[in-house]
Amino acid sequence: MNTIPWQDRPEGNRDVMWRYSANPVIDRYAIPSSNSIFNSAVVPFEDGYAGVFRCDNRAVQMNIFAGFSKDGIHWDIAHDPIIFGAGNTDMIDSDYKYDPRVTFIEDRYWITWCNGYHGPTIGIGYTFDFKTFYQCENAFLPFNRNGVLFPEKIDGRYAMLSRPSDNGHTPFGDIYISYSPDMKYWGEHRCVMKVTPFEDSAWQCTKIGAGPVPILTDEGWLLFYHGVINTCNGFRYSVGAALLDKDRPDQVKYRTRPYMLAPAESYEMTGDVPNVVFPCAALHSHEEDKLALYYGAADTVTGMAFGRISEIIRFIKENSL
Ligand code: BMA
Repeated sequence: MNTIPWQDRPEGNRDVMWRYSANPVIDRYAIPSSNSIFNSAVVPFEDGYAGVFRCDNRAVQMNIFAGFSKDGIHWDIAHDPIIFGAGNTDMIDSDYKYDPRVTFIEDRYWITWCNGYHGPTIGIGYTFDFKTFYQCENAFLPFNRNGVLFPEKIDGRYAMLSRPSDNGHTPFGDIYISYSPDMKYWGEHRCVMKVTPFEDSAWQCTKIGAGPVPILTDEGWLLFYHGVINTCNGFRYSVGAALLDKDRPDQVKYRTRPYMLAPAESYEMTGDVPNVVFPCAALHSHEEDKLALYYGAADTVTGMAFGRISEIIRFIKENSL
């Protein structure tokens, strides 16, 4: 039985979420080829955890790598990138892969990532064991990023959040949802959440994108997302959260006006891309009322933060836009 990685809230800390005291948990040079390891995804697996990690190499080529951990904190990451075989298609072209998310649905672990196919779009693959991997059709036309699956079918169909974008550093971006009967054909695209007016909540006024796989709670789907403000010195990425309707996840019930985590520690403010906290995964236990969030810090290393699910939900409702 795996226990959620956890550390109690430090004395005197009044934030809804707090950082792991030994952050960053994954160093930029954790595998021989890496320049940086960040924006990565983890799931419970067997008696521990497995993950898919974004490791950029020293030619700064973006790719994803499998990893395993007993405790969710200390990771053994493969030295070679994941090789995909053909899944529901032979068209598995990929110029690059980055920002993976992972979730278990029914009988297998599904992976989504930003796939290079004439520019960024959403790649989909699956594995049963984190050793053999299969790649499926891209979900969308280029350009798109932050494709995040729901962990169960909704009304009998797979559901995925995404963020249509451009081929560059995208100065805009809202979150949409799409549905598929088979993980191949996606449609019924609906807008879920847009950026906020600057005067309402400035940290999320430029672009937003889904973070970890949503978590089902009594109050609906708990969705952490990143929000971006364009400052005079470039983009600054923070973390907020929303509650989406359980049966109609295009309906936002609550959404935080204040951020829940923003770049403040040195490893978040300094790195290859300064001032970025970018969440891609969360482990949770409803029984223990615990949640562990994994996030990329400054596009260089990987950090963790913790929170109580009940307190996070209360915070979202009490501080909603
Ligand atoms: C986005 C993606 C992320 C990255 C972020 C900040 O467009 O490339 O992987 O963390 O920018 O650089």
